[in-house]
Amino acid sequence: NASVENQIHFHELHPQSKTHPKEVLEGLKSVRKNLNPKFFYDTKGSELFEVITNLEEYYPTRTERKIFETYSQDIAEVCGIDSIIIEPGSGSCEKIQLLIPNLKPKAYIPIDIAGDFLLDSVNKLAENFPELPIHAVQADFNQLDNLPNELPNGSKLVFYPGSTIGNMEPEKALEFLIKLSEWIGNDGGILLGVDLHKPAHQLNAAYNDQQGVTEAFNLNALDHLNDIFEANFNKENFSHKAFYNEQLYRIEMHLVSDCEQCVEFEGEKIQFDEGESIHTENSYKYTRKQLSSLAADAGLTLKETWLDENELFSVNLLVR
Ligand code: AVJ
Repeated sequence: NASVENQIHFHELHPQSKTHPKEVLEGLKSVRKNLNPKFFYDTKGSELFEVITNLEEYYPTRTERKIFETYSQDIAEVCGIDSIIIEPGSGSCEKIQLLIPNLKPKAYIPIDIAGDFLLDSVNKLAENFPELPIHAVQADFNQLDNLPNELPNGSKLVFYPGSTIGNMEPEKALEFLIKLSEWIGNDGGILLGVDLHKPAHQLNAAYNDQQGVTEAFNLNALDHLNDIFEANFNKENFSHKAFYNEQLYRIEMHLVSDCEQCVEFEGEKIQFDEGESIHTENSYKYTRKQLSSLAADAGLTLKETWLDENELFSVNLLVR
């Protein structure tokens, strides 16, 4: 299809990089065992996350969507139209479609590590918005320091929804915002979706759903490790644990060993005591005050915040 070819440009900035077993081993051998949450997302895990986003208890996705739908005109007025939208970790490219009709971007630049999925997603996007120039970038945005050179010029708006920033330690989140600030320059902005601090019982429910989907999502990381490495984790011997750590303002997810056991990983023996856990995820929540001070530390100003009526979730515009 010739028109689609003219509309979609594909930039491959990094060759598919495999995770080195050492990276995982380091976490598994440390005193407090831990695993990077990126190991949740094989095909099965991505499907399970999709199911999570539709659970009654898991409010963030639906609440953020409602904010986009309710305030899309206002968001466009404050962010300004005609910008170049950059989305790190764009996934299905679905959320931005709620804003495109009002934001009227000059171009859209999705960045995602999964190249095939990225191409499928932009093809669907192009069907819905045949006039929109798209520069799809296959890259791990965490390792991406600079954007591709041959992009259209114009003011840049970084779109980072879903409270993905919550997975970063606050110091990492700060570094990340500083990098984005360099990308956007003086006339750009960052539209950031951030989950808010709230009573523990509401957060605990969102990460301990009745149907056990979050439990399956957490445990699936072990199957994923068995698939890509030489490992023999048995999911039957681990339990899901998730709780809100009110001192540190974060949901912690763990996989707790149900018994004393030894697991083999790439020729090494990993010893577990009964009740010992692998820390698999942090999901930081912010108060509005904490968020504006994080922005300030990055040299940014929190220009506007859009909230749902229950103030569960926030969409924020950060500018220099
Ligand atoms: C994709 C990181 C935003 O922290 O809520 C959902 C991941 N983990 N349920 C989140 C997740 C357990 C999610 N983020």
